[in-house]
Amino acid sequence: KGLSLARPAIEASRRRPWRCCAAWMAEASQRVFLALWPGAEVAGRLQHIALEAEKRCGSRRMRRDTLHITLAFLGEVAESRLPLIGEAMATLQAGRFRLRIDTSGYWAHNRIVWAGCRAWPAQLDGLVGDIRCALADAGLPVATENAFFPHVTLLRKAQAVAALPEFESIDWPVDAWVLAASSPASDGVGYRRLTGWPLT
Ligand code: 2AM
Repeated sequence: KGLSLARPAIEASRRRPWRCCAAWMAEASQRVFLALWPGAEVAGRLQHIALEAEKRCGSRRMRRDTLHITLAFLGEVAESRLPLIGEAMATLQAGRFRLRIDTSGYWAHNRIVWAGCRAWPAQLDGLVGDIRCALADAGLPVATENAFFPHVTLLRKAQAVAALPEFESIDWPVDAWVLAASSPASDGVGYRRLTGWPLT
């Protein structure tokens, strides 16, 4: 008797995930994030550091055209909702600034080697705060678990080493931010810039 009473509930719980799954599969999504993308000269200098680091750490180096600083990570967003990101970003106004890339490090938890800033201008924190608020206000899923720390990932799956290469600091003039999407590539993950907004 107990079993026959329980059966409808079990059957319902078996059906529901399938319905969810079917709705989810019906719409394509993209893994997206907002980022700063360097121009050719800065990207070339970052790539040089990555090449030097690769010699020591034996790993997967990021391609030059994929180097960036993530400002806000959204993860999978349904393609029909992507225009909401553009609408949210278009409400923002922020000024240009310069970044000084003058330090590097290795994070054991995700095995990346990165280059970043010892200090950065308040405008960058302001921009990140505004972006994250605008996304949240638009009901978009922005990741907030990590405090913002501006860094460019140079190597993935890297081994820890006693010392990373020394390098002369890089002056990065920042005049825009972009929406980018991850996509699988033959040599790992590739990134595509979808659109961008100017800093004035
Ligand atoms: P990472 O380079 O430090 O790994 C695309 O994956 C970009 O989004 C990368 O710059 C990656 O940072 C960042 N990213 C991935 N997951 C994230 C998360 N949960 N929070 C913040 N940034 C994330």
